[in-house]
Amino acid sequence: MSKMTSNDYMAREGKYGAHNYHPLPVVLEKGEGIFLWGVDGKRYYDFLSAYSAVNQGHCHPKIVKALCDQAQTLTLTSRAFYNNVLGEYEEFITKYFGYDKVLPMNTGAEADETALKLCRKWAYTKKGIKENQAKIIVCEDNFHGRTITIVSMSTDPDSFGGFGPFTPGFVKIPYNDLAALERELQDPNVAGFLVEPIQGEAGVFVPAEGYLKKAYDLCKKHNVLFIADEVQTGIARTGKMLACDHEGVHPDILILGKAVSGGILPVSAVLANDEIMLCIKPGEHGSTFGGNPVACRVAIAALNVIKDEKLEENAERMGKIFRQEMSSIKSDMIELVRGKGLLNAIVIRNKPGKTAWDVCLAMAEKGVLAKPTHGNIIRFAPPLVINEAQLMDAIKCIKEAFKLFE
Ligand code: IF1
Repeated sequence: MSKMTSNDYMAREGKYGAHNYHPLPVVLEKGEGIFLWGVDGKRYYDFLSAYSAVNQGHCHPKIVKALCDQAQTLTLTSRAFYNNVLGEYEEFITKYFGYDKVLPMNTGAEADETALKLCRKWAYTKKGIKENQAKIIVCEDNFHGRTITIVSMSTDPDSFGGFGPFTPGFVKIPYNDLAALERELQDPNVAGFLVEPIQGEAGVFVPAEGYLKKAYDLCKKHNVLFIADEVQTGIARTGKMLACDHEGVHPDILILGKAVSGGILPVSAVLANDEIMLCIKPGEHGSTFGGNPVACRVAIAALNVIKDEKLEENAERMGKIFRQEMSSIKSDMIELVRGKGLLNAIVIRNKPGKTAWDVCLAMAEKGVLAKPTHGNIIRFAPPLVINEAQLMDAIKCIKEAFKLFE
C-alpha cells in the first residue's frame, strides 16, 4: 500500500470522526521538546502546546519514564482500595502549592465541576446558605470546559448554543470589573467567584494590575470563596508557577489541569484547605481514573521538571522578548500584542484574504504552528523550554509570514 498523504489522513478523520473541530490542515506524527513533525517530514515550532498542556515540551524523557515505569507496575486500582502511590502524590502536590488537601480528577472540566460542587457544599454546610439557593459569580467570555453545567456559565453561543436547558445558579459579570463584582457580592446567597486569572480562550485577556487581589479581598469581605481556574494559566505558563502568584493571591479553591501531566495523559487537580475540602464526605464525589497511580507518577515528574528546569523564569524572560519582537512588526494587520510570560496573543485586523486564519496557514508554511481563537486573535504559547535562539528563529518565521500580507 502506498504511503498515506496528509490529505488521506485528513479525509479519514473526516469520514470516521465527529466534526467537532476545524483543525489547521497539518497532520502531525512526532513531537519532541518544542518541535512537532508532520507526516511529510516537515518540522514545526509548536506555538500552541496543546493549549498550554505541553509546557514541559513534547515527550519529556523524565515524564515518559515515569509513565512507562508505573504503567508496567500498576495502572489503576480505583479508589475502592488504597495504593502505595496516591498518598505520595497527594502529599507532594499539596506541599507544592501550599494547601491542606487535593481532590484528584482527570480533565480540566472535571476539575471545574468538582470546584463548583465543593463551593456549593461549603455554602450549605459552612456558610449557611439555604439548600439549592447558592449562587456562583462567573465572568463573561469565560472558558472553563464543555460540560452542560460549565457551558451554562458561558456567554459564548458556540459553547452553549443548542445545549439547553442549562444549570441554574450562576451570575455573569464583565471580566476585569470590580464594581460589578462588588454589586453582586451584596447578595448573601453568593457562595463563590470563579475566575480565570487571564482569560485564555477569550484571547489572552490580561486584567488590570491588581484586579485579582482586589477581587480576592472583596470576596473575603463577603465570606465568598475565590476560585481560580488555572488550568491554562498555571504550571509556570505566565512566568510564575500560578498566574495568581503575580498578585500574591492564594485562591480558596485552586483548579489545575493540562500541564500538571506535561501533556502525557489527562490529570487535573482541585486544591483547598480542610475547611472547604472536608465538606465533601465519602461517597459524595469521585471518578474511576481520578488519582490513578500512572497519573500520580506522571504528575510528580511533570511538576518536578517545572522547578528543576526553572521554567517559570524562562517563561518570564522569553515572553518579554516575544512581546517586544512582535510589537516591532510593522503590519497594518496587527492591532495589538498582549500577554504574560509565554501566554501571548496578537489581535488581527481581519480583512478578506488577510485573516488570522490566513496568517496561521502562512506561519505553518514557514514552520510555526499556532491557531486563531474567536476569528481574529492568534494565541502564541510555545512549550516553556524554548531557548532564546529557538525563539528568535521562530520569530523570524512569524515575521516572514506577516511579510506575505504586505
Ligand atoms: C477545547 C479552548 C483553551 C481551559 C480552562 C478549563 C478547561 C480549559 C481555562 C477544560 C480547556 C481547552 C479545551 C479545548 C481547547 C482549549 C481551549 F479553546 F477551548 F478554550 F485552552 F482556551 N479551564 N481548554 O482553557 O479543560 O476539560 O479540556 O481538560 O475544548 O476545544 P479540559
